[in-house]
Amino acid sequence: MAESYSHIVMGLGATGKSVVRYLMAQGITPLVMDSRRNPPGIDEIKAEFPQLECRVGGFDCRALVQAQQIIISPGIPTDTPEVRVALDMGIEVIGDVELFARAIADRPPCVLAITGSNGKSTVTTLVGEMLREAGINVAVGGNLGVPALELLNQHATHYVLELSSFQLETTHSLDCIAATCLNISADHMDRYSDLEAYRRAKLHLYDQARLAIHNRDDEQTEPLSPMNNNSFGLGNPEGDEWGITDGKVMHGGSEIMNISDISLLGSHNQANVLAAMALADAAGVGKAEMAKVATDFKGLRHRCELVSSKNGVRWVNDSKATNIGSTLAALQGLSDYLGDIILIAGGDGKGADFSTLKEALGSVSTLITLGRDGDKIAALKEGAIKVANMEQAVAKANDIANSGDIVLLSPACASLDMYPNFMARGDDFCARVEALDEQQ
Ligand code: UMA
Ligand code: ADP
Repeated sequence: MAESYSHIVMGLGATGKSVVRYLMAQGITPLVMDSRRNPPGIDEIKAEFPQLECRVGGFDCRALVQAQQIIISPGIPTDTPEVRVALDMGIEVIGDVELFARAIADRPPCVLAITGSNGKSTVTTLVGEMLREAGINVAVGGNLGVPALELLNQHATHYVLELSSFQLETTHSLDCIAATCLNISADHMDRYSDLEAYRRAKLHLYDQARLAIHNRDDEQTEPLSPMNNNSFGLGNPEGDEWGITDGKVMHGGSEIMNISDISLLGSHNQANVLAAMALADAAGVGKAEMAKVATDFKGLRHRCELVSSKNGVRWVNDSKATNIGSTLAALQGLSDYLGDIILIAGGDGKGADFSTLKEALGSVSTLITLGRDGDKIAALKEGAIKVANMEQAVAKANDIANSGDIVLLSPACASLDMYPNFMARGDDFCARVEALDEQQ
């Protein structure tokens, strides 16, 4: 008879590996399952723990219903039939962030958490830098890349966590100093029944925070019930709020810096800076440290990143625009430029309704589409050019662009139909652009 396990780790990606290592360090040997035949982490984890049993190519329902606790990776929906059966039998199904929350439960609140549809990575990084600038020993991760449990090895006094809706579905015990939901726009609609279900998953973060910081410009981010809260927004602040008055970043009546000194481009990034300041303030960071970071921070790769400006054409890599909201923000952020905008978009649309992109495509001179859902986007604009891959997209854009124009890769889609991740897609774009430069 097969051995039964008290703990089962579902999914063997970055999260699954971190959970296995954490449990093994606690003296618990879990069973690992992955629906993929050859999950990416299997060789590494097998080499580290030869005694570990990994069942791949499906989920073993019989083992799942005998477990005490199932730790599920964010990429696996909790309504997967095998998981539903376990849940119906009362078996606890949690995520890695819940294990992290329990591991630090006896410490004073030490987490700042960020969710939202767009801007999470930017704000998470900014907050981490602000705490670091203030001399605080901080570890930064979560959906950003380093799984939460791995941050425990850094022995930090504070943690800044980027959290996705998937992670929040299975996290209930964080006790954050402060948390924010930056904005809500449709994303991951292949995993949620509607936008409201997605929003509720995100706003569950506020239930786990001593201070909720919402976006005054997006009422969908407001807490669902009254609680200790503050806000940020691009307009004038009132009371203790964060905002902008006469070109200055303000905390209530107190001036922090000129917005012209913020290095990041676009009004969406001004909102990101305000949110980061509100969070850092809750952890005791001073205004000089915040202003210094907002002045110095040049942005993360693949987010409206200027790749090259050869021959007067600016090539911008916004591969991280994996949903419609982020592409809308990029187009709005670039709307002040006088030249034409040539947009490259398309990929895996994750079930999104692209019609909300139609109006903004009016500011685009030429639309080039690729990927699985490229045709759906092409249908929104007359004269759209359909191509088979990034090489063709860049070559087409190069044929059309004149000095003063911008070629923007901002796909409004995930990359997984063509690439392992959005970084690979952005790197491909950059390499094609580099190659063009060499030919000229
Ligand atoms: N998968 C299977 N079968 C399995 C397990 C996974 O098919 O048994 C698939 C999933 O459907 C998914 C992929 O494998 O397509 C990876 O899923 P995962 O949960 O195993 O991923 P991890 O490597 O553990 O990475 C996860 C986050 N990934 C997802 O939520 C899909 C990473 O966020 C995160 O950085 C990491 O944990 C550490 O916390 C990435 C992401 O794309 C950046 N997040 C989404 C987003 O930002 O939009 C939410
Ligand atoms: P996330 O981690 O939530 O995906 P990122 O900081 O990585 O957010 O940015 C993802 C995409 O969203 C990029 O294309 C970026 O230009 C865009 N973006 C960044 N901040 C915002 C915002 N506040 N509102 C809308 N779009 C944004």
